[in-house]
Amino acid sequence: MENQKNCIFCKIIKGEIPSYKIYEDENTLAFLDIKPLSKGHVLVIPKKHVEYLNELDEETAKEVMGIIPKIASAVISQEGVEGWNLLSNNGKFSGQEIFHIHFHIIPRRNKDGLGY
Ligand code: DGP
Repeated sequence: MENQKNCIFCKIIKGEIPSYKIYEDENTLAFLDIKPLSKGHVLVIPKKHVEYLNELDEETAKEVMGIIPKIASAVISQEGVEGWNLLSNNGKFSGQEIFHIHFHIIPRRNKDGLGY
């Protein structure tokens, strides 16, 4: 796997920074967000270090995006929610803080006040 030295998510992949993992395979990792917007907020990432979704190769995109329905189903069932958001920030003006592609799975509850 391609890793970048100072990338927090690459360090999580390598186990150098602890995380609460909920899914892992050869190319993809999913773990709980350290600053959850709601309980059960999960991040899904390719293990390959690529900064932006628009720079991701098709094969890796298929792998990481293909697993999202399964992970979202697990989150729905674990959290007992009826709604969720899928979000990917790309670029500094989008609110992206970690420059390693990731998908937020954000469980939504009635009147949770998140506003999207
Ligand atoms: P974004 O703004 O889209 O780049 O979101 C980055 C997310 O990454 C943010 O919701 C917080 C999360 N995050 C940052 N550092 C860590 C960490 O060390 N561990 C975990 N689990 N999540 C992190």
